[in-house]
Amino acid sequence: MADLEGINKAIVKGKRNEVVELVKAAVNEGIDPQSIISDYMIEAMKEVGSRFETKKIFVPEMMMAARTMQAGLEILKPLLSAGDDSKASNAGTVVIGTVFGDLHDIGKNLVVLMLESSGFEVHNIGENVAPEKFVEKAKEFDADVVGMSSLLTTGDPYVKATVEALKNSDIADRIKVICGGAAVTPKYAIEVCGADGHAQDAVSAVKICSGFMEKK
Ligand code: B1M
Repeated sequence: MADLEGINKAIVKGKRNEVVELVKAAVNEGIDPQSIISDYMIEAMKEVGSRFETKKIFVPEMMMAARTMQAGLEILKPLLSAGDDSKASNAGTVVIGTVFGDLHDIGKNLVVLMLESSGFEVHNIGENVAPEKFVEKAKEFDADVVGMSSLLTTGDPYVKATVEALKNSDIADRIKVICGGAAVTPKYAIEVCGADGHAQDAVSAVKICSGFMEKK
């Protein structure tokens, strides 16, 4: 029987080979990839965060856990988009990055994966992205939606600066702006920064982007 709790524990402990084997076994047993991610892998990263906060682990362990999570995601990635006919038609174009000063990419990459598997054309512009680069890339790729991820509370000023740069640009009337990531609350994103939307997780990011496109 699939050892789903084992996947969680292997990520927390940073055991890459173990997670690869356990995820493959779970997939072979027909467990839903989305559930493996949401119910076990993301939960593991929450546990890693709380261990870091309480000084039970430090940056190297947190890094190993992140790499282990990524190794597991690599196996699940093709399964999330497999057999999705909507990919053939473009649901909209999204430019997405992590804000300046922030190197966290796992959550953003999950959002990318979910958007791509829902038919969006996604341009992932990476991490530590300056506000003006968001604007430049949004223009280059003729974005419908620009998304930013922020995991650090020290990134709050950059979320605001990025939303403002986009809203003050000459493409402001053509794009919608969405924020997400553990450091950004809906109130901060929408009321303080002026974003058009905030998403709690990758699934709601897809819903919100689809909603933007319906109204376009
Ligand atoms: Co960092 N880190 N980290 N870290 N790290 C956090 C964020 C932290 C909360 C840990 C803690 O103290 N509990 C804390 C921030 C505290 C704060 O600001 N209040 C923290 C810190 C302090 C730091 C450093 C400063 C540590 C240091 O060096 N002393 C440092 C900063 C480096 C930098 O960025 N400049 C640092 C470094 C790292 C690692 C490199 C070791 C590693 C990142 C590896 C990587 O990303 N490649 C790491 C990790 C792994 C974490 C935790 C443990 C896990 C993050 C993660 O991947 N979660 C994290 C603790 C936590 O979040 N509980 C922590 C899993 C992921 C699937 O969830 O990213 O939330 P998440 O994404 C979700 C949603 O938020 C949402 O959807 C995703 C999927 O459902 N979402 C969006 C995300 N982006 C979205 C965008 C959208 C919509 C939804 O629209 C555009």
